[in-house]
Amino acid sequence: MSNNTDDTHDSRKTGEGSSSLGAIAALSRRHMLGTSALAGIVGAGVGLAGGLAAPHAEHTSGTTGATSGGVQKDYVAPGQLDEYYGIWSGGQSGEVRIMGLPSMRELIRVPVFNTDFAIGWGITNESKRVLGENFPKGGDLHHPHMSMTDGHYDGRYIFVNDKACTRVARIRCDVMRTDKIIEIPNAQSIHGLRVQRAPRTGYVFCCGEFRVPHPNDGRDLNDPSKYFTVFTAIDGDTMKIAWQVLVDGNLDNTDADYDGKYMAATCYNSEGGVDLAGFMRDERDWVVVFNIKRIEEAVRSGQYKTIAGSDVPVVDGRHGSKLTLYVPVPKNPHGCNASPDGKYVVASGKLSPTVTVMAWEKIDQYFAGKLRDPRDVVVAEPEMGLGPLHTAYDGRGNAYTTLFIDSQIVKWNIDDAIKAYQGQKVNYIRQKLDVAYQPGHNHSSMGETRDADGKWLVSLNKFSKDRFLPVGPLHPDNDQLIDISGDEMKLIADVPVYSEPHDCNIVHRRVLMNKVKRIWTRNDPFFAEAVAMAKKDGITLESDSKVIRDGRKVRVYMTSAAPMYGLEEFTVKKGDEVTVTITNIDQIEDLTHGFCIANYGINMEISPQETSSVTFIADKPGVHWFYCTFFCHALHLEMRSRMLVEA
Ligand code: K7E
Ligand code: CUA
Ligand code: CA
Repeated sequence: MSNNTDDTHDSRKTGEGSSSLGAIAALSRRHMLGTSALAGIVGAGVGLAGGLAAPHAEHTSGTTGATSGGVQKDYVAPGQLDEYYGIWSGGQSGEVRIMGLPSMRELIRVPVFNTDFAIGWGITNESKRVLGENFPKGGDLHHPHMSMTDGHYDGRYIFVNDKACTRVARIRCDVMRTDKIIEIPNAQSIHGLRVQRAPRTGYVFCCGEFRVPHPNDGRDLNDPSKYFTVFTAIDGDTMKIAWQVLVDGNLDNTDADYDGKYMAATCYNSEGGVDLAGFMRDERDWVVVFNIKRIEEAVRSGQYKTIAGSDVPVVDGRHGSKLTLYVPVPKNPHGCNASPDGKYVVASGKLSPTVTVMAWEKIDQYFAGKLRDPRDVVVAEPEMGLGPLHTAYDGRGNAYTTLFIDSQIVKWNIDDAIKAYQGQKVNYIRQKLDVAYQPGHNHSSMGETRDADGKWLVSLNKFSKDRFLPVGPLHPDNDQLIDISGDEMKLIADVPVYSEPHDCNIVHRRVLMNKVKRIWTRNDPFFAEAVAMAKKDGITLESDSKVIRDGRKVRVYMTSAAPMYGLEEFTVKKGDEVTVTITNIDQIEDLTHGFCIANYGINMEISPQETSSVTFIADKPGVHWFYCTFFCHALHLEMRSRMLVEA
């Protein structure tokens, strides 16, 4: 194999010699980082800090020159629309952000696992129904993925994981609102999440990352041999769990093939370790491939168990099972990315400078009994540089892998990497581009679909260091926009983002623009329960403004139309349980009203034709003005009425 790692380290890597990065550099000449490198890797954090503290003027020159011709522009003139939607993970903020590309402007936020006072997410009855009773304070959202049909984005849903509280959520694309959140049983911490590409989504697959005992009730605390985790298939239409697969090791990231037959998932803890040394003990971990048809057959024929009170069928996919294939790959692999030609899936080595390319066709042959050694499904294992994490594609046969430790994106050619693996003397590396700094995921425009168009790549960098005005010890991440339309990658823009986007989808506007509603449809299922309650109370939401007393429960119905609420006042008694249901009868696009009760911690959004409701105890007597929070009219400030709470 050609040794391309020699050019991954040069004097440009400031601070290298004076830190443990120097030790890492020396190790890059090896095929993988052995156990002896443990100290070096563990020290890498320290090394990075040392290295990054040095000036980085070099990063703004070199291969990223903006003077060459044919560079795409990120500038979108006033009044013009972006060509792409960016569906951005919000990380530990628990939300999704919708961006425009190439401008990289944030267009809107979609609260999911977080609470959001702006629109009343976590406050309104409609959002609480989605979040559930006693919903956790937030979530850690890594992986947003749009539903697909035949390998194309179909603009129906966006599915997301919650690593913090072991959940999966669904966002409706037509209103950009979260409409379902479910907890995943028999697992702790959902990390990787992907959708079935074909024939459609279909299944949403997700990875349980942490191994724990089951039941996890204080038994077997210190007996890791009893720990396990599962791979989960959710029905994306009903958001019910279809089945789970018990696995050896743990599960990190995952991806689907383009034929609806297989899922692949990386495992970095094949060792079953419970500490850093344990996670890194072995030179190889594995990628586990799930045979969906066989799993479905096993479930249908009753070859499953249920675990600890949940009724989800769990099939046994551990070593020796006919349902799975364990492919040994070096070392603590992380990203798992299928190529848009439908042929390959790539696992990025993380602690190995390599990525492992597996062919779905060979996986077919393995399950058909035509291949014996699981490693026979590997068709290439090119060397990238240090810390390969994730891989994206341009639809022209090239792949783009992030190098966390080297702070680079490597563009490489898949066919040439396969030739090199077969012993031919070819250089599969096309270019290495410095990014600033420490990239995790990258993502290309339409790159996880058959429509990969090779125009844009975003590098989602964990560190921004010196790239923006200082804003305190917590730095923004830096999501860099890169033009990949030509032979060379060109860095176009630095975009600061709040902590912490892990991944994104870049979706051409043709997929979504005409599916997104400009105003709500009356009787949308999102507020169906408010409509049903009004019906029971004999209320016509579009015209009535009325107070209904039902014991200690008070239901207040009113319309909103700029610049007035349907009620100028309403009266309740201290201790009443009050439900306020507001219907925005304005039909004009963008004419959103708000409803905020002074000193009650309540605010909610009511967009045109929407009905929103909130329930609270009127525990503070007195006059409480409620007012509109969205600037809707010249008399917006005057859009306020009184809630009178009798002592
Ligand atoms: Cu690499 Cu959670 Cu996709 Cu972060 S994961 S980078
Ligand atoms: Cu209604 Cu402001
Ligand atoms: Ca490992």
